Amino acid sequence: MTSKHPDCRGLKRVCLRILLLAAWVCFFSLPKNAWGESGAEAWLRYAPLNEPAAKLYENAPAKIVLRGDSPVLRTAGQELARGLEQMLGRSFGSGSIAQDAFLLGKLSDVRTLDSKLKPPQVLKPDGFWLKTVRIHGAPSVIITAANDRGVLYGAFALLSKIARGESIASLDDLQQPYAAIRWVNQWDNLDGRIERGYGGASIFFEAGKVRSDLTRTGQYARLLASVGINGCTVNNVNAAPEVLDDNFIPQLARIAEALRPWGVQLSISVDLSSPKVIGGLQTFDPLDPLVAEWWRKKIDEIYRRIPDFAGVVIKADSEGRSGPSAYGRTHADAANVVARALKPHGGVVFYRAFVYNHHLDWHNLKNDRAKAAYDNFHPLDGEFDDNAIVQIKNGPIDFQVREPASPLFAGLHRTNEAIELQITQEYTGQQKHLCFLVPMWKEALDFDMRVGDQRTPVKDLVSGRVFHRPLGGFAGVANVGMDANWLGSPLAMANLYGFGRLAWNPNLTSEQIVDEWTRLMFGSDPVVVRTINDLQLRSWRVYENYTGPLGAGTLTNITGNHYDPAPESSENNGWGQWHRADHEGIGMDRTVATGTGFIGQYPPAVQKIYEPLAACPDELLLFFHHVPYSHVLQSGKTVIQHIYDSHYEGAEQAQDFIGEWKNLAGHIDEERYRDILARFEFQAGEAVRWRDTICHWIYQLSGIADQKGRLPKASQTAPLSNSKR
Ligand code: GCW
Repeated sequence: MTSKHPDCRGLKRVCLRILLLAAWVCFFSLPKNAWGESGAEAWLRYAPLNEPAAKLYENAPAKIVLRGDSPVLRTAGQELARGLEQMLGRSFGSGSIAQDAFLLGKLSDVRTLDSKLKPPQVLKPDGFWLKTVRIHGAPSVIITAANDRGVLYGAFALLSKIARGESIASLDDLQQPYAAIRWVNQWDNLDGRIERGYGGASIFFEAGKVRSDLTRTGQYARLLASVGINGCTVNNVNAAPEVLDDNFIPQLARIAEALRPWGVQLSISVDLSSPKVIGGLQTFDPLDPLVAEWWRKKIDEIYRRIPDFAGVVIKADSEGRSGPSAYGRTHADAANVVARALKPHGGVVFYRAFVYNHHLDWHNLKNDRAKAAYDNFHPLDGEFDDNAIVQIKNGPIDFQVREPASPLFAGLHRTNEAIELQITQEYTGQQKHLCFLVPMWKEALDFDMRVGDQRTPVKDLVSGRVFHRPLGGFAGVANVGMDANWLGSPLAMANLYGFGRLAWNPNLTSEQIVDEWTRLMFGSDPVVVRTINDLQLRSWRVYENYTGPLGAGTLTNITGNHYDPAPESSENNGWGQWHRADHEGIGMDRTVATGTGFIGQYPPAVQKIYEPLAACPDELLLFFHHVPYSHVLQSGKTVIQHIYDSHYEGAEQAQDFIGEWKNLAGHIDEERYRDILARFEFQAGEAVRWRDTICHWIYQLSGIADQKGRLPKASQTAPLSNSKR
């Protein structure tokens, strides 16, 4: 019998239909959250609570009541209903009667119900207050704020509490953002590729246009809002001038529409030469009145289409971008011409301090890229308009695995500043390696700059508290993409979550942040929470151990993919990510006494920590000092032995991650268990590759063998013979 037989074909069709029907039934009868295990829902999975956990909320109000009306308030109501229904497995109706209700609204609207309601502090924009009250004798939960966005943030905070099993029976929780600016930057190109993106193609752009389907943009905005992020710069700081083309602005307006219900405001990166390149002017000189006029008209046009446009980010005179130096003008001139166009609309300019010469002469031992940001911007302090913000990378080089905090944070007293942190793991394993960056960011944010010999942690400088600046805050380079799990790796999403949480409150500890995240992502099984928290919290130091310890830099391929081990690529070129390793020693001498003088950019009390060799902390020793390999660290080890030991320890620790993860078999869903296991196995192999490459290289250079005799065969060859490069 062949399938050409008519009866057989009929039978096949019937079978196929039955199969399709069965598949359809199976799909829709899956537990509600099962599809979320792809990572698409990230920490907003709202997994159904088990019975004992759900019992905690059996007396929760029965309905959701909105006081007032706005798209953001409606989003808050819908999100609350969605989360409660998914987690508690019962429906929450809406209504207008305030009793037995979750009551959502601005304080002015909620107080009409009970004029005695008074938050313990004055609510700032975006801050919120969660309060259990009795209205006309019946219990209700109030979610209120000064603005609708604050109400949305309050709804997310309440849902997070429930997802993590916190009681809401007697709430009185008022939270305020640490700073007004909490933005993410995306380095998306208009062709759909993302610079340093490891999670797939752009969610915003494709083939030179804004995508026709912006569903993912809305979903991203939901994630951002859930951790209090209020601005999103959608295109690469290496900006295509076309983003300002007249026919592009309506397309941008569509992105803004997708972000708006979540209270996330659109921003774009712009190229300073736009007035000339797309505007047809002869010049882009920021002091030319025609140029100022061009920016004014362009920005007015943007606001006609996008009334809540947040502002722009500018990268200029950096890595080949055009800038004010073309006309002998300053960065302040460049920032201000755009700031003045934005001012009447309430928009802001972020002007990046990442300005340096990438054609430095490496023969000159006094040259130092680390000095560039301070040298360029410190002299301009006080010259930037009030709606301009200087955006400063956390360290003076470029998102290396360990850097000191940039001295520029302490060098601007009359200028708004923001810290730029990199969520996408460009130099820290590109999401192929686990590297939870919150502990590293916290070190930068908590670093005390001792301005005027007072306690002045970086977080207080960037939030504008120290010098009473009108604006300030946080920018995170996120680079999520079309991959279902956004960043290409499920555990890497802790960095996006952690950035948002720190921008909201940098006083949270790394432990608190990771604990929240793990519970939201994987549930509250104690084995799961303990294991994942531990892996995340150790991961940065482990990565540092097998890549670039003692502050020598990431030792990665800096002229290529920024991923592979390639320590020699740092030297003999103008990029300035030098470690100055030769036959006798290693490290950059950045002292005032004999080196580049970089340490002199810090306030005196900080100089005292870094300048004397004996005081300088081991972990940054090679960032600040050039020392012989035999130099003895504070730990008592020699530099060379520390390098060997840390690479071997790091590779072993990466290997241990596999065993630790295996404890979770059967404790979490199979899909994520297997996916993450495979990643740890890969990472362990990569750690060995790093270990062997670096140990081999340093042995060849130094000629000093590992005391423990562990060097791989290939490196037992004779050391290189030339004595200096
Ligand atoms: O670290 C470098 C990156 C570039 C990036 C640049 C920057 C967007 O390698 O890809 O360009 O930093 O921050 O401007």
